[in-house]
Amino acid sequence: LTDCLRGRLDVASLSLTLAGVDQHLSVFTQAKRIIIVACGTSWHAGLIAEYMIETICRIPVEVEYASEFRYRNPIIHSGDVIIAISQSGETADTLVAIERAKEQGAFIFGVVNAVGSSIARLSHAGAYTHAGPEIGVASTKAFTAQLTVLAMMALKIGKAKQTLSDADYKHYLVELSQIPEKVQVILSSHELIKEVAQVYAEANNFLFLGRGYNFPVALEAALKLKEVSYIPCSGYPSGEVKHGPIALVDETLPTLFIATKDKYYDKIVSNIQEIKARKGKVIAIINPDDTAIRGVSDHVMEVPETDELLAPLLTVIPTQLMSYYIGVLRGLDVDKPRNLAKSVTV
Ligand code: F1P
Repeated sequence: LTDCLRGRLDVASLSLTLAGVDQHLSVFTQAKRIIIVACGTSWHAGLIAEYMIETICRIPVEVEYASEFRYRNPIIHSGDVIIAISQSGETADTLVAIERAKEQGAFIFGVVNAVGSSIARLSHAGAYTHAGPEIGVASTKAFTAQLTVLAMMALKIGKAKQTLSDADYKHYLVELSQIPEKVQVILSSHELIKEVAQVYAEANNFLFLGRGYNFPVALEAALKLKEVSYIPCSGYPSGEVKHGPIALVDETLPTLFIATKDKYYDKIVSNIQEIKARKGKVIAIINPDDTAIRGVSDHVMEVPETDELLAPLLTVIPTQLMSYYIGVLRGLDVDKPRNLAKSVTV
């Protein structure tokens, strides 16, 4: 997890990894359905990819936990495309899930970090995420690299299907090329994030909320804090909070909103007001020019603006850093959380 503090994204080398998409472009453009299978952090990257692919390529996407998919006898049609996402490339649940789907005629595309790993070998084609070795057990930079590769895949497929205009394609590439600089801006604000962590390091519970592309980031943020601090955490779409989780809110509960400017902004403002009305503590991840959410939150962490589709690449980083600092403040070894293994091969 200490990799969080280092540079993490090399867009130029990632574009080289997409040869497998180019070679099989017609498989993707003709796909009636894409099923994404993965576990843990990789599954969260898959949820974001679902939003990206459905928005840009207009192909229906389902996202499944490999640990369920492998046991539940799913219906697979030949011509289905399975995207298997895995940092280690050795996760047994993901491996068995794609073995089953392959037997039934699906085309398997691996998005994997470890070159030559079992999932890479079993796939018909794939894209490596080239994030380098993860030093800590909890995935951090692998998530960023997965999102980047998945975004570039969606852009390529959308362009080929003409569901994405050339102008929008170029726009997204320009936005993507600016991400590494913006990541550095966030990393350089780590002292401010540490101050927020100091306020909440003794929390007994934590809620993470986001809408749209930032909803899976809320899930990932909850998983990361849980993994490295052992604080019970939950993540939900902001709109779900009134359907149950709001019962948890009192003056001791911190709720972190991922609230960068997008089409849901006004809704998020009213979700924050609902939490404040119940005396909950609010931390918000916002864009620098935000005033409305800054005004109603107890603490804010800033990320530079980008397109909503790419926002997770930025919004996840303060959550990773906050988890890191909270884990360290609680005296834990954040690189080796108890009970977790880097690759779950059983
Ligand atoms: C999946 C995963 C990781 C998590 C932990 C256990 O791994 O759930 O996301 O951080 O290490 O395994 P992978 O298939 O992406 O290697």
